[in-house]
Amino acid sequence: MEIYAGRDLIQRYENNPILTAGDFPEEFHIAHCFNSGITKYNGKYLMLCRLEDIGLKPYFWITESEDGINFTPREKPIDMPIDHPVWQKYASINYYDPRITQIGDRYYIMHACHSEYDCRISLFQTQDWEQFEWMGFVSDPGNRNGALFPEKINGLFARLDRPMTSWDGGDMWLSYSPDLIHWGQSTCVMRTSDISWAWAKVGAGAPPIKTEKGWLNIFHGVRTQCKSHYVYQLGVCLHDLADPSRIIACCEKPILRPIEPFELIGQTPSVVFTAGVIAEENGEVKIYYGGADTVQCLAFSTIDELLAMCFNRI
Ligand code: BMA
Repeated sequence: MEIYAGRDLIQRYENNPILTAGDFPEEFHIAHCFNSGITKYNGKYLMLCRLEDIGLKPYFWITESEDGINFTPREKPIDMPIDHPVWQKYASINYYDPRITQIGDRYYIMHACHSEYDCRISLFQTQDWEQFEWMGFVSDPGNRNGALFPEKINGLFARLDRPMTSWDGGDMWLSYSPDLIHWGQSTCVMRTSDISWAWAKVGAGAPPIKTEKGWLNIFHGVRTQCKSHYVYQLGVCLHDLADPSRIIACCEKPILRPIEPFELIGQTPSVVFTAGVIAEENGEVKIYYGGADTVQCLAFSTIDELLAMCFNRI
């Protein structure tokens, strides 16, 4: 029985979810695996999974894959700087939504951290996915969804982020940095009022993908439903290559809605959320997304289709 009419603009993998809590060693009592970051390293897909155990203790855990679909977890999660007093203070409640960006031979992991002081963006770097250097907190409180561009723009590092600019809401901003630590020249690039289906929040999803036409940005947009709960969907827009504060095209519709059982039912109902995509050399785009803050899923599109969506030709 077809419950939801209307095809989503991107194609779900037929055997979703691709990773769940049950794929990790039992002794860790993992409850959720979702909103994971993704990259390629040494010819393999490497997913940095966001995990929570049944007591909601967070982990970042590397899983690897030959085909981008079947992932095998390493033996244990990565070590976090739990002895560092600054980490202890500002990451005391949670760390989550890791987004991976490769610049040269370095991989940067930008992610959110929660404490009694609210939410901040934190940054790690690694070259070999064995040793990780924590670079510190790279935002004031009240900011999250940091997505680093894969190259400098006009001589500066650039990122999208989502400061909490209104009560429990937020718009998408762009900031620059000379050193990845100090961020400024901030401008608002997308407001909730720009997106008809997302009046509560809009923010970056995956780190942007460079195309000939501009930076493709698969973002999240949130609406409130009947004042009772949030609905998280994915959208796509295109930023000017030289000046990414300019959005030059934007799909009027969401490209993925929470309509499958594992997107509607879980610890947060009605959520699809991405922190990473892989743009393949043949033009295919693998979009990794979390379902209901509980399971890790995958959807497919292509650069051409995503561009056509931005120009509202699909
Ligand atoms: C956002 C982030 C995501 C999460 C979403 C829905 O603010 O925290 O990790 O998927 O809320 O709960």
